[in-house]
Amino acid sequence: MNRDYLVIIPTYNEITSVGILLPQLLELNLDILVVDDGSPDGTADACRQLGLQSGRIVVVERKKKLGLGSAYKAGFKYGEDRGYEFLIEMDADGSHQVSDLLTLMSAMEKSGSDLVIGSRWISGGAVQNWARRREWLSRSANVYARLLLGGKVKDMTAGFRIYRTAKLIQIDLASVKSEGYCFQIEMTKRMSQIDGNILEVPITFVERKYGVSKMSKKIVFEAIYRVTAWGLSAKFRRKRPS
Ligand SMILES: Nc1nc2c(ncn2[C@@H]2O[C@H](COP(=O)(O)OP(=O)(O)OP(=O)(O)O)[C@@H](O)[C@H]2O)c(=O)[nH]1
Ligand SMILES: [Mg+2]
Repeated sequence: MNRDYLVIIPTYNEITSVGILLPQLLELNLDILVVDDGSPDGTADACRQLGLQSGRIVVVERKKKLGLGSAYKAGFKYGEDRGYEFLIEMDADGSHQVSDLLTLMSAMEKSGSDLVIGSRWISGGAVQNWARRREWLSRSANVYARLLLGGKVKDMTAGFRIYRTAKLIQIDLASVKSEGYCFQIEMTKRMSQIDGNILEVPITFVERKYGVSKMSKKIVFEAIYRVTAWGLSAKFRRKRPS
């Protein structure tokens, strides 16, 4: 079995989208872990069916919707325990393209980075079919996070990534508390704190065609609250006399 890469896909009510994405990933002979939070639409069963022939799809089913952050933490633990060298984060909803995944994998192998981020907001990156308001929200979240947290990463909220497991295990995941897309900001910050090499690679993000977004006001407010708190506490730490 290929122990290099594990694609971790969190799902909540993505039955149509997984039917399109998973066969494309199987074509690449990749191992796939779906972390489903009790989707009422039967996503977990559909994924198990899709994996029957290849034996490459494992579905971890949780009883209720526990958030993106906790789904990825469960996925990372699974991948670390089984010795995968690289852990891939990918949305189920079709926004992340398999063609771009190949670019990220090759960038990881060529660069030897600890984290490769599929970025919408660097030269060559793009979004397709996104409402103006949605693009504005993502751009401003990133400007705000960079303003408060510093660093060079332009797309800190990006959810299309590859981690080098050997570096990822240096992060104490139990202390990572973010639930929504703020999880991506927090992990970027943590990776910088342990001097991880981070590389951004341009991707084209495509608005989902099927299912509905799980973005909510609660998720946006969580990001504003946590980023502000991290920014302020870093500022006060710097000011404290030594
Ligand atoms: N297991 C699990 N998966 C989730 C949860 N919330 C979202 N997801 C999945 O995480 C991925 C990203 O969620 P989306 O709804 O696309 O949210 P988003 O990409 O931040 O927002 P959009 O830009 O509107 O698509 C999708 O595959 C979702 O099904 C959750 O609470 N638990
Ligand atoms: Mg999405």
